[in-house]
Amino acid sequence: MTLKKMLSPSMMCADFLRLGDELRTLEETRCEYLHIDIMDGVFVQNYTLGTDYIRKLHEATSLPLDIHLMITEPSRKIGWFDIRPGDYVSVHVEADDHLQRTLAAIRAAGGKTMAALNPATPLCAVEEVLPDLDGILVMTVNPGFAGQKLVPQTLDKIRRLRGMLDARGYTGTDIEVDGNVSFENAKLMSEAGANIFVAGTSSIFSKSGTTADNARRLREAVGN
Ligand code: S6P
Ligand code: MG
Repeated sequence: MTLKKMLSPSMMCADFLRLGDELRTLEETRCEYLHIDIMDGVFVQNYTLGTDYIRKLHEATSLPLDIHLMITEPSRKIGWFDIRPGDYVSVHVEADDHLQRTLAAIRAAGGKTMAALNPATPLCAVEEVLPDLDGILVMTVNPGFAGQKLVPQTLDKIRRLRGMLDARGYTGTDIEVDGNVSFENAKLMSEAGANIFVAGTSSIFSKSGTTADNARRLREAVGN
């Protein structure tokens, strides 16, 4: 199965003072998702967006959200978020002792499920929950901040993950990549088997071009 290549702009990298304009551009350039980073200052050393932001964004656009939870005890907190049908919710496997139950709760709330893996976390961490997953998020930097450099061995990790999913019949399971998805890296990630690309400061919100031009360039890089 050939999965559609999709863009998920990281909203923590958008210009907050021009958020309405940024949103319209992302809609006009037909971005498939909006990536929302939720950080709690414990699982990662930073704070970013939150529950109210998600609620407001749902009022402002019909684009589905791609909610990336970088928080401790996610199972206790799923109900805090305004999850709408079509939204992806990703939970870090390192943060959850009861991942299968949390994924079931996301589906019960109407969301699509994704497990997120830090660069040091092996692929076997998701092996037992493949039936519960719509996608897997491969972190290509250590989470917490925008503007970091690619951890290079994650390219081979994407390739091995695509191979593992296809070999087991999960040909429709998405692979998302997040962290330094630059125009150059995005091409390599796409060739390795990724199909959802979190676009931040190194691509769509790069100062080297307009958001619209950058979106077009990123689509070309991933082969869309
Ligand atoms: C970082 C977060 C990401 C960043 C994105 C930034 O921990 O999960 O979603 O916002 O990686 O993109 P870039 O191109 O600046 O690395
Ligand atoms: Mg993220």
